[in-house]
Amino acid sequence: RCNLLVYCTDLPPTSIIITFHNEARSTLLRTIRSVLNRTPMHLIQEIILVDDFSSDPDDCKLLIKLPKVKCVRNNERQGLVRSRIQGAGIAQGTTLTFLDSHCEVNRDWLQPLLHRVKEDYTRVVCPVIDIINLDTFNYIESASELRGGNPTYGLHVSWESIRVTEKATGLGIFSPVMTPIIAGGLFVIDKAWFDYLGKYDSEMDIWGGENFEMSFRVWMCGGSLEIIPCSRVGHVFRKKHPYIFPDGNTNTYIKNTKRTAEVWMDEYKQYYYAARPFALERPFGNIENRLSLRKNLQCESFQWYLKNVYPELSIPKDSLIQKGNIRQRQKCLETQKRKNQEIPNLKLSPCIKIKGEEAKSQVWAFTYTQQILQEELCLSVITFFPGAPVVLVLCKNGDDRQQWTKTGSRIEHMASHLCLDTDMFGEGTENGREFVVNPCESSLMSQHWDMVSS
Ligand code: LR7
Ligand code: MN
Repeated sequence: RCNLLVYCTDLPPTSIIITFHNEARSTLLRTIRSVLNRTPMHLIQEIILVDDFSSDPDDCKLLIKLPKVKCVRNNERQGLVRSRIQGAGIAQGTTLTFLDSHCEVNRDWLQPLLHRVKEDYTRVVCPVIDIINLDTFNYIESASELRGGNPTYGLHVSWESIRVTEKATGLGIFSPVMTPIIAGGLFVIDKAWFDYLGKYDSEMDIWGGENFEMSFRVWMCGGSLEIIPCSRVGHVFRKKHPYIFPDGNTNTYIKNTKRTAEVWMDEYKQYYYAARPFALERPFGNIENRLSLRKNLQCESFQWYLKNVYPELSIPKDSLIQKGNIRQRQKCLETQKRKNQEIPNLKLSPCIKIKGEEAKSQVWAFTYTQQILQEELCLSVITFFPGAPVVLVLCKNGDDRQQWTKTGSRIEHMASHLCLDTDMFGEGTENGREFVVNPCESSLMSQHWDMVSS
């Protein structure tokens, strides 16, 4: 039961950290007011507002008139990760309580969370997240029997029923629920444990991905994640981001999630790339620090995580993802930009290396969904007949005209069972070759391809 008497009487006060960028004043105020109204004062060490360079510096400054409230402001937009690290850095409590800037905490929300962390400092605990309606701002109770998941490996949180997984500990619906992934915004963590575990990856920008990074890290490095049904906090779910991403929404999300996959997912990162093939080509900065953190903390493998924490997550069908050149003898399949055309030409050209790396235009990804792609363009055959041209089109999942298999040295087109070939007499390209599909014939050198991984 959610009975206050069961919680430790000597819970230590916590530092509540709220970062925000251009949050509506009324919403920010609602968050803080609800905290002050519904939390025993002796449990609040302080409320640290981190103003992530909002347009109006007064939003933060005016709020320090409220009890316990402190305000720090970034001189430059940092994103939520570096802002939270900043807030944690000045916190004086022994635990950190993170909240988004558009929440309403419910009655007695904090005691159950602090209690679980006091019992075991390695627990990272979250409330059940209720819904504040975007249009009416009504508070709506959400289902309690949910936990966070990652069914497609795309590193995007989705919710799954715990009934299915039977992970509830048997004490009924009020008992803590283990969760493989946390939503990311609302949780309590012991401060020393937060520091010891490497805080956050400070190279992550603006928004996204840090929740997976933290989830994998906590589990793999000796902690656990729980949802506590006796604690409830409402959150305004928005349809789109109410703020700008200086480097673009997708670029930022891919950078952050790619860092997560590269540091924590070991060989399973192939499934992340399979779900987000564009990520293969994207820059993601340096991860040395995070890799050595993982090593120093002697964290478990991702395989351990899957086996022990998230056995319900099924592995996509095998076939490795590969990245590299597609070669015919000394030549490489490449794309060539055309004037005033979105879609580049396909060509067979001498293989090039620039500073020891394959030229970008000659690097192809082979996904487990059996597409061969560069950026967001996939090799495809539109109509099937011997000699039909191979073209580049926008990738679309599940379209068998874009699917290929490598059988020996041939690359077979799945839908037509024809093989990738070059046509000596093709017109329209200067060197007289164009890419076609023809009946498979293993003796033909023009159907002989090597996939050379980079
Ligand atoms: O540049 C920024 N600087 C910031 O300080 C961008 C955002 N922020 C602040 C922002 O004002 C807000 O207070 O960071 C907080 C989170 O940003 P949101 O509210 O835009 O994020 P979200 O609610 O859409 O997304 C969820 O996933 C995020 C991934 O990066 C974060 O982990 C959010 O905290 C997280 N929110 C929750 O977990 C709330 C419950 C959602 C559910 C289920
Ligand atoms: Mn939010």
